Amino acid sequence: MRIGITCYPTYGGSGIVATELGLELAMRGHDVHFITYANPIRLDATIPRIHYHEVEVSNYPLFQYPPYCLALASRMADVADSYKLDLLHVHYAIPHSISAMLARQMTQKTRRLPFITTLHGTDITLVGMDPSYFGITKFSIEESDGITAISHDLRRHTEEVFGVENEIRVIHNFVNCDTYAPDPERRGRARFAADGEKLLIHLSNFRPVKRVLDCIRILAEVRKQTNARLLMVGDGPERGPAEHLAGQLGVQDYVEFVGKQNGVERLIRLADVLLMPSEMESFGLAALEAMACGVPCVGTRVGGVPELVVSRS
Ligand code: GMT
Repeated sequence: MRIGITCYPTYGGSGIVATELGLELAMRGHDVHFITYANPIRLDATIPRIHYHEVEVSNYPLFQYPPYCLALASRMADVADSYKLDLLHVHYAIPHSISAMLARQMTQKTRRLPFITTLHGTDITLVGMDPSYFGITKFSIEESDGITAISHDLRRHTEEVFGVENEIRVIHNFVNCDTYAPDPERRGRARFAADGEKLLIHLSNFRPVKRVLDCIRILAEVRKQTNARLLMVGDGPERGPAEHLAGQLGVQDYVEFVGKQNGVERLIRLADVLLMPSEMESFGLAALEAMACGVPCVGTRVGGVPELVVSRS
């Protein structure tokens, strides 16, 4: 098939899942066209049957807010016509599924262009709940030709809150176990923790929903009992406050912030435990990545997390 994929090409889990899915589909013989505003970070465009189409948004001075949704719809329709796409698969409802719906309408004289929407979490639980987006999110879901959600919890939430009656299929997040695998020798661990020290790791976009400050508090508590260090991977609005809190709690020498990283599996597999104290998490891709690397996850019992992290207590 010829498939168009749209996602946020950043460090978020939805973009990672979309990229990995596209790569797998290409390896299985499908032609995959990424239609995004930047090259997805894990996309290797040298792989056969992978194509990348950038969405450019012109910023005319009249626009206080450049209409990305329209530029995306227009690009989707162009790519669909030029490359004879069979379908669009959009990750994260807002605004991708509305753009896909417009592209479907724009191309209807020349082709049938169904679109699948994959709901990832905050598009439903946070952004979509905002009154300014609620109606359009519900409409775009109902207009989708197929809907998937990344956990049973997210499906339930979508049905309950949005009153959506279309079938929503659950397809859990996944990882490539060739990439995410344990390293029994833990090569490189000495860079982050000495012998006899435990290494905790946190990996996120450092938004408030991730409760990044709790990771610092956890380290301070753990250090009352055992020698431990914390590796903070990622970046976002809570990084500054977390660095400040580490100073206040006197653990600043035991926390290392390494910022956004490619190839996170190389860091995850060095750790003893992954911390995921999120306030809300529709799945928790980082937990799955950690467990695939042989690293247990301690997370909050919220959203879809219990669907993958099974409590031992
Ligand atoms: O967690 C975020 O803020 C990023 C967000 C995204 O869209 O990239 O993550 C969501 O999608 C991930 C991939 O499907 C899920 O593993 C995360 O649990 C989900 N985040 C939340 O529900 C908070």
